[in-house]
Amino acid sequence: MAGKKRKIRVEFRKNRQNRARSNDLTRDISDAGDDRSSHAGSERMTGKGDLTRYRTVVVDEETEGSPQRDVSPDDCAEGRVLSAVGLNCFVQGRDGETYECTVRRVVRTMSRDSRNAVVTGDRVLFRPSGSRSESEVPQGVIERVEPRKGVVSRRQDNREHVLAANVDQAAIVASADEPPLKPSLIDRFIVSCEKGGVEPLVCVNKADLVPPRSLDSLVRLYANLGYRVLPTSIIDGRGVAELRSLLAGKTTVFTGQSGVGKSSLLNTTQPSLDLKTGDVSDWTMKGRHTTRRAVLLPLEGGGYVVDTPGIRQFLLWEVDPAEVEGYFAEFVRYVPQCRFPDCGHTHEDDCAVKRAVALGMISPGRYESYLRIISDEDA
Ligand SMILES: Nc1nc2c(ncn2[C@@H]2O[C@H](COP(=O)(O)OP(=O)(O)OP(=O)(O)O)[C@@H](O)[C@H]2O)c(=O)[nH]1
Ligand SMILES: [Mg+2]
Ligand SMILES: [Zn+2]
Repeated sequence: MAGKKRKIRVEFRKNRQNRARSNDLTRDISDAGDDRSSHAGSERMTGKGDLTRYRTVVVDEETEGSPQRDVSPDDCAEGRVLSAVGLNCFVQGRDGETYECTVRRVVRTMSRDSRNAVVTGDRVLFRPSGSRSESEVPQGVIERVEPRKGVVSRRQDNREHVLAANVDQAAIVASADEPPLKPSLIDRFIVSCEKGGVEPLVCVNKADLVPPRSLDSLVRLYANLGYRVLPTSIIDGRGVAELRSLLAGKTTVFTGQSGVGKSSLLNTTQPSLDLKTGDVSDWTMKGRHTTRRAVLLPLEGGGYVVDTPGIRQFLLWEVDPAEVEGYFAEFVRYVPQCRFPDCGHTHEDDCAVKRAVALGMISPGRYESYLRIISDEDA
């Protein structure tokens, strides 16, 4: 992995790392607030008073943005992180064994936000500890985290929360009812997927709870935008076979509100997963999360799924308002026809996007989602 080296400055204090390059999806924003404008430049500047808090490290230019360092692979093994709770990780080695690993301190300090130093789905190099008795869970230390390709992340308390790394697709699970369908949340997840280089797959679960055909317009809407959308039900089994075939050989993260049936759907596609699911009608109970942490699970036919805890609020991480229009596939053809080149499609005169909404060429619901995202309102 020898690439061009460059020097970056990282902060000493953990949890407060800032990145040196803009336009990267793992970029961190300041803890002090959601100040996007301060990242407009190409290189981060620090005031003189700040200097003592930083040190310079040399990183691979191609791999910057992901916590990694040079480690001799000779005494290390390759593995994939099955779950990470703080700095305690379970890693599946190439030998098929699961190792309980800690994280080498330097890996944490190299990462821009120690909370995301190691996340579910990461590919790592770890050093298995030498001796162990037969009965013990094998132990190890994570020495390096490989660069991530395909991440789904969101913003939580003004910091990035990476749901999973190295995923090919995200099953955005919504429910037709219980909890009620929230298309604006689907739109937000789609933007996050587009940004993270992950293929979205929309699952509208609990389709058994609504009258036949009532999901047709929603399915048509997303299908016309080029997304795969699948009504599913664990009760009548619709969509399950197709979902199973879409998961084969890929890594798919399941995301969505709590109670929509992510774990249930996974159990239905592969009963041996035997994931804990909520009791009937539990979705009404506030704060309930049946799934407690993101876990990477191997599929029998090849591939992996990541079951994640439901989220109550999905705010986007580091999506600049000006780039949002690019993630709304149906807007793209109208944008060049707006009178102002920097049109935000809100209050401006002679806006082709607004015209298209008025003419029924763009769904009012999607436009509404766009407005909420750029104004950073909740879905
Ligand atoms: N009617 C109906 N109920 C379903 C369906 N899928 C799941 N459920 C029910 O919905 C409830 C929640 O299911 P879970 O699988 O625990 O939901 P989850 O999305 O994993 O929730 P968290 O782990 O909290 O994020 C359970 O009572 C399931 O039985 C479905 O297709 N139809
Ligand atoms: Mg669950
Ligand atoms: Zn416009």
